[in-house]
Amino acid sequence: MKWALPVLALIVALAGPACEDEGARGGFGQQPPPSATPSPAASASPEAEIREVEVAAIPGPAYSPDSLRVRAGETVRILLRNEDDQDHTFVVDELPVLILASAGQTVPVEVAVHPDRRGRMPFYCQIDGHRGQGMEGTLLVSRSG
Ligand SMILES: [Cu+2]
Repeated sequence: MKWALPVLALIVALAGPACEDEGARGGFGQQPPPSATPSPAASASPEAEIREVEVAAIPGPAYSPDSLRVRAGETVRILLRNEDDQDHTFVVDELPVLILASAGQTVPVEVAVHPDRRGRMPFYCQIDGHRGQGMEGTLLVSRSG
């Protein structure tokens, strides 16, 4: 009968705390529910919002504006809005990113800017001759945060 004692102890252990718990919760109706405040998951997190940066390709050809700002470490959505009557691209070799927008199109591309990237990076159109005609600009990558 060596097993009798452990089994008995187990039954007591299960039954004892349960009874005390019930007694302690006697007045639970007076307390506000702990979930009254909105949980963090319910509100939009900043990470979910991707910042948009728009640049237009305009007759000339050229970019408007010809400088854009992004932060190191952020993911940004670059929108190339082609307001010209011919195809244009938006290229940044260092990111890297290449966007092609046909005449009249707006093309969004999400780019993750590497946290170590800083400084000035040229952007340009790689379609024949456009860069030489002035279709270029500067991407300014600032310190994160
Ligand atoms: Cu172009």
